[in-house]
Amino acid sequence: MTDRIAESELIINERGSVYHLDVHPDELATDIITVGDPDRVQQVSQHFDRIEYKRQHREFVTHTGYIGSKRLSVVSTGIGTDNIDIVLNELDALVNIDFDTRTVKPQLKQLNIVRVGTSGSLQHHIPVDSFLVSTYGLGIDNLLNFYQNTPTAAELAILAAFINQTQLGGNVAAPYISPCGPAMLPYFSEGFHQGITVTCPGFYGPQGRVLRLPLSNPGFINSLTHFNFDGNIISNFEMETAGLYGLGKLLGHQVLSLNAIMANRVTGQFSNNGKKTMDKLIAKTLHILTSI
Ligand code: R1P
Repeated sequence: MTDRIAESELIINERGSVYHLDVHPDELATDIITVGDPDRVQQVSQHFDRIEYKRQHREFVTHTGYIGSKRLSVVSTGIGTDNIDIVLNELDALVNIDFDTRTVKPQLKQLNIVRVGTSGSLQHHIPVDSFLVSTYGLGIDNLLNFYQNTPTAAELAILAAFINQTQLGGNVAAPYISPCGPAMLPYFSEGFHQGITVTCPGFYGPQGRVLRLPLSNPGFINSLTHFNFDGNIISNFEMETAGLYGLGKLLGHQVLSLNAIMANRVTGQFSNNGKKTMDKLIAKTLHILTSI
């Protein structure tokens, strides 16, 4: 028997749902799609044959339903790894903590989690409106540093090369890296570029955008584009993947991050077909998920 988790640590609502997501353990599928934008939840669930549950609290919208015999949940995370901390811990709690006894269940369940998000390309050859699967999530947002985590020698080597290349460390960031969950990757190879995704703690300065404020590290984007460690390149950046991969790995879930490229930060292009491109990525993702 594990220790009882106090009311202050795991907040359970009156109807037995977890605090932020407002989802009850019975209302969550084992196969989960996460999206950043709450409006994208309906864009996914419109493909469901049947919707069992619709829940919403703050930016966290959840629809659970079926395509054929496959039960799926789609959950919006909002923007950023601070939200990912909430979503991943609460998804895990819904399956791996007994809400009656407030103890960790003896048999842990593994979730399959696929992020369907938007992202900016850092490579000339990865154009707008293309699709990309993140092989690694490299975080400069600090989230995983709050958890016990032992990087492998290979991960430490990539991080050392990254810090050397970008000069990003010290008082700006303590970068961390985690691989994708390997189980689903082979199914998402055709039609997807691959690369390391850098996860940033903001959209403007942390992604090298200048509107009115000068940057502390003006060469940052260029250093990402030209990073190459043993053939590992940095393909794109966004704001969730490293948190998803890091917490997914620590909690024992299979997580894969799929990206529709909206901007190319090398050529300066932005997609004119954002909605259509996302529709295509959603359809492709659901097709693959329902056939594995
Ligand atoms: C920024 O506009 C948001 O878009 C990207 C970033 O990761 C960030 O969340 O992903 P989503 O479209 O999935 O939210």
